[in-house]
Amino acid sequence: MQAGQTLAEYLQSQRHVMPEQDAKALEALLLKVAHACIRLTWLVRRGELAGVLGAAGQENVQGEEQKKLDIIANEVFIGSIETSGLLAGFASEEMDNHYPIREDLTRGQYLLTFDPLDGSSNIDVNGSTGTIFSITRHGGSDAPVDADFLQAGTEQVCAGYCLYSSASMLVLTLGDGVVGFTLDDERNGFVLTHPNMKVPAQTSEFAINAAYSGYWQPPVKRYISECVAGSDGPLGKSYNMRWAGSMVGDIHRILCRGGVFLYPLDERMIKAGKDGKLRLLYEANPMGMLIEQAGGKAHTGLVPIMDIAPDSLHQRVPVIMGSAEEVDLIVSYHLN
Ligand code: AHM
Ligand code: MG
Repeated sequence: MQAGQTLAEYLQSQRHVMPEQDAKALEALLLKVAHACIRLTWLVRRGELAGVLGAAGQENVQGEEQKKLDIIANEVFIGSIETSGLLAGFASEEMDNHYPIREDLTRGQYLLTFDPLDGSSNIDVNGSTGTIFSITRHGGSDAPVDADFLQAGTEQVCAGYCLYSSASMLVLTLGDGVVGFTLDDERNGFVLTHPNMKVPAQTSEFAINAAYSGYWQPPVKRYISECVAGSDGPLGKSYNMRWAGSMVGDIHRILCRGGVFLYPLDERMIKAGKDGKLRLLYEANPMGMLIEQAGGKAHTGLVPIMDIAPDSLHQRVPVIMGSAEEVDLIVSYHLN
């Protein structure tokens, strides 16, 4: 692996880390994913000029207002990959049910779960957004059913995201570390620029939506109040806070310079019968795999995220992930 490689060159150089039966198909699949991310980059960049801003006027299965770009991104992803012969089916944050590959098309051995446009509230204000994806295996040649998608995070073959920001970056793991590629407009492709992304074990930067502090549970209240107390407080150091409003933006920053990201369970959610805000299959698992492959940790406060056996496609979980020692500290507050 070396900086300057194209995505295709990098994937070829990584055949040894993929099981032999996977190597060529996974390479082809990831190139299709990258192609979809490039198409989305152009749409996100053109914004209002492409007519993609604003609300779609409908809600997704989770009762959240969909933006035009949520729906367009979902269509771009499916349209770019469904005829590839590499997938058995998709499941997406923006679709009520999974989407099996049509009978008349060749069915492949993988399942793709994805959040087409994460950070939807940033779309109309030209803030950072992203696409998050996770690839698992599909045993057999039958059309997949919901249960086939309900695999623990530890079963992921590959996970990644594309960040649409001042540059577009594709960040991925094949289970052997984390690498980042930057979209080179001149070559119309992704070029390896971040060959070994690592999350430092310690940090003094946290990311949480503080508007909900009145609803936080005691362990999170305790941790954030100790951060805010700074060098005179029990943690003995000054903290900085960042909140991108897009998990992709926040996790990308943590992969670049460390930090901890929290979207915890709070009293509002409990009242509404929800187990968290972020979705296990489309957000928490793929981001958890990336963070752990970069040396960090991903936890709910009670269990490691990737150990959870999913029980439904749109399951939500509390999320605490980032620098290992900081996550350990927050988890210790949950357990005591
Ligand atoms: P989305 O997938 O509908 O965009 O929702 C997920 C996003 C995350 O990217 C981000 O961390 C979080 O929701 C922001 O939530 P809030 O608006 O409560 O700050
Ligand atoms: Mg999302």
